[in-house]
Amino acid sequence: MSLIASDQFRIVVGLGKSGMSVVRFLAQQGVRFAVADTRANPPELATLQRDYPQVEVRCGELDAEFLCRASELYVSPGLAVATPALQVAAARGVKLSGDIDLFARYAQAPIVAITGSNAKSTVTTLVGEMARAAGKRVAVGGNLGLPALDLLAADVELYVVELSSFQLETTESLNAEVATCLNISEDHMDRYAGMPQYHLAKHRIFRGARQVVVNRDDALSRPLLADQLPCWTFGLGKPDFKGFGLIEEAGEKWLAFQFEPLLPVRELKIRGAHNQSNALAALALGHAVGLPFAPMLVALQQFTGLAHRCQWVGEHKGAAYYDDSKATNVGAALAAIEGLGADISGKLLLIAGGDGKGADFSALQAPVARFCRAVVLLGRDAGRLAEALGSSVPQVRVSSLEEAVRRSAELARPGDAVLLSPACASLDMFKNFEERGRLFAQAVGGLG
Ligand code: UMA
Ligand code: ADP
Repeated sequence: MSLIASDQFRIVVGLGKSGMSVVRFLAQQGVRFAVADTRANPPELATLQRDYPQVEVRCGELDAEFLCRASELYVSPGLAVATPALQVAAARGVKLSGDIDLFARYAQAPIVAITGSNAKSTVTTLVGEMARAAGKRVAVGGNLGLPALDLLAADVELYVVELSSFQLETTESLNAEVATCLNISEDHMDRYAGMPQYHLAKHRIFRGARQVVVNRDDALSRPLLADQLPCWTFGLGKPDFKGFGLIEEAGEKWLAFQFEPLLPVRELKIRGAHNQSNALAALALGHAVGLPFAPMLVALQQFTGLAHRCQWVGEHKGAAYYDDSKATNVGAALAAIEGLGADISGKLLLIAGGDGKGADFSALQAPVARFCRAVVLLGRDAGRLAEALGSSVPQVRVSSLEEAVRRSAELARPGDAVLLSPACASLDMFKNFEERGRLFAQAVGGLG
């Protein structure tokens, strides 16, 4: 069944992973299309030329006149819709769309949609595991793993998708069964004019949603449009009606729903208050789509966390080493510093820095002063970080990750933890955050 008119011409803008998923999808639907990318040699060019040699591809600066020949553009999340050539096309009546909009039009099963500044991948993966434990045929992807269009299949019973603000910019209506914006803190300020624009992009996730999940601890997670919708909440305080939270029972902390204790927190393998919040969010989302508690709790007990998110990678002379390379913004680093800092007997040696994406680092100063023995700074924005942190803790400047690990090891005492939680993107020095994390673990392994 085709839901898009096949007599009109379309252009896929951006030939990365998501662009290529759109190409495959449009080809399957018998739609006429071309491809454009600003890069001379986009990542999927060879695949496109091999599998679809008849498709026209234009590489290099976007040509607005060419784009205006299309009725609709499918724009990669890597390109801002504010890009001038895209805006020229939009002003001339060309629809700007994206892979997620297409996905939403074609998905036949309920969608669990998850966005937020942090915790998206953790919560998305957890909900997927819960659904699997409940015996559902579930497809998990979006901003993590497989692009959303590659998830579409006739036998899928539930879609769980992680969505970035970039993907949501071009999403007209998602029609999720349940949608959540887990939290909002500053990120991607090199792409947005300010926090209101970023916030509005994230909240497009609620368009057409049938139920919402709200974080009681973050007012910005509350939908701007959908107050009348059935609403489930989560937060680290006591739960209320329709709420998930924490309660004290028999001298320990429990995850709970309304007034019912569900699971002692000590049964979770993922650590820190932020991960308790993530577990509660996943329970709320799973509950909204009818997953029973028993398999959800089994999945929670088994989940050991994702790589590069506060992941223990080794020990040296009594100090533990944690890879939190995925902390690519200030909010994520704050959660790790406060979560881990409160959990250890000693102090933290924080390794931070990289591409700050225009962020304001000042919120790090107080927790760093409280929990850190020293900070080891590297990367493009090391200077701006140093300035923001001031003289509250000793600072060490280094030029490589290996040096950062070596210097941290010299400063660490037994009971301390060395934490790579950069508060910055990795792209100034590394291929991606995974490579940064891998090299960190390698350097830790190399300590004598
Ligand atoms: N680019 C150009 N010209 C173009 C198109 C892209 O220069 O014409 C550049 C941009 O700098 C852009 C980069 O290439 O940032 C990547 O764009 P792409 O179209 O090649 O990206 P994809 O491979 O399709 O990956 C995208 C998401 N990337 C971004 O949003 C930047 C992936 O999220 C996502 O997994 C994938 O689609 C499948 O859905 C990555 C990401 O970094 C993991 N997301 C950000 C985050 O999590 O913070 C939002
Ligand atoms: P995302 O997909 O949104 O980037 P991840 O689950 O990959 O989220 O986690 C990214 C980073 O955010 C990790 O470094 C982790 O320490 C931090 N983090 C995880 N959960 C939370 C939370 N609830 N609040 C703030 N930061 C968090």
